[in-house]
Amino acid sequence: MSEAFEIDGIPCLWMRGGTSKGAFFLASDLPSDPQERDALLLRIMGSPDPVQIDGIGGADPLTSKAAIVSAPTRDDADVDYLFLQVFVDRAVVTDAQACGNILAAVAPFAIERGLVKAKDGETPVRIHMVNSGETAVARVTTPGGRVSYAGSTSIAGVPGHHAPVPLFFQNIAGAMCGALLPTGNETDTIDGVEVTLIDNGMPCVILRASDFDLTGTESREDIDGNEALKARIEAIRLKAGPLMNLDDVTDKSVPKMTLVSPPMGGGTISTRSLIPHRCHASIGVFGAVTAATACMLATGPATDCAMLPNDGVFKVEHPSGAAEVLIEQNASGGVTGAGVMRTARKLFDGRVFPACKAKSLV
Ligand code: NQM
Repeated sequence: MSEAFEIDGIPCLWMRGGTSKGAFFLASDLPSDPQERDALLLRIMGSPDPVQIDGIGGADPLTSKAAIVSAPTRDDADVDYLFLQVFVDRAVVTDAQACGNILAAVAPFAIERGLVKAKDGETPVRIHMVNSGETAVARVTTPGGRVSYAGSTSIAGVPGHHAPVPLFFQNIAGAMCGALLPTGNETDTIDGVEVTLIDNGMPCVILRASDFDLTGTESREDIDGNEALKARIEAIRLKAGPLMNLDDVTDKSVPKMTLVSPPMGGGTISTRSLIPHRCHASIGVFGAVTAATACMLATGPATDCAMLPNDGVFKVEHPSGAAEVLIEQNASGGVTGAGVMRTARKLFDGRVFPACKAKSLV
């Protein structure tokens, strides 16, 4: 079976979703056994290797991602989407997080592959996010019943303009941790640092940039190059994981470590998000929704820094601009839903050939 993959390749669509890129597969084209599948994905991406030279991964967590799409297992969805983060420099594949950027390309992929029939004009697609068990609705531009990637929507972190893919989520609080505030507290203290442990779609640890002697204006490279800072933040992350009901997070890509500071570009809050070992070039979709939600708590690092909007549109500033998050609340102020604008693009369609399995020399 595995040799057949090496010889014949595997059908794969390489797509950009939001500010990420990944390999999109039909579940039926991959092994059903998760261990076999994950071992194959490592060979496809070229991991573990910091430059992923023998695979299609882009040597960055943002371009070492996989989406596995299949017919829905639920009546309230049109497709199932499993997200897998393939670590770049470790032999780890994890399903411990969802990914809202890659999510933006799932509906176009499902239409391209015939899993969903497109309407003439716009096609709403209900996506069951297998990682969290929640659903999202994506709206795809489909003139004449075909996906169009061309349009006039621009998102921070992606050059040019493309067709809009608005995403809507409901009831994603506690999606991965079981509760919006998994410790029951708005703030906790870890290693002497005040943090908010929160999950509105993405487990995040919200930290004040100033508690790490940062201004919050640092570049991705500044943060990635600061080994002492990263070691301190990783120590907090490893302690936060069990407190957030995530068990041992040594080999997990969550929680994300979100450094916050007052907004500098007229937005709601400024962020630098470690995902978790490198700084995000912008911020994840669920990461932004969760950071925006943290701004609405009564206390905490985000609340202290935030300039709350009066139109419900939270502008979460990041190293390459700002992500706009629409937050929906019920009458008592509880966060019930969120909306984010993304774009997506089909980049390459073909067959991917995984590296051969290492053979014993004896
Ligand atoms: O938070 C990166 C990304 C993501 C995840 C990460 C994401 C999300 O930008 O929903 O999109 O946080 O690892 O693709």
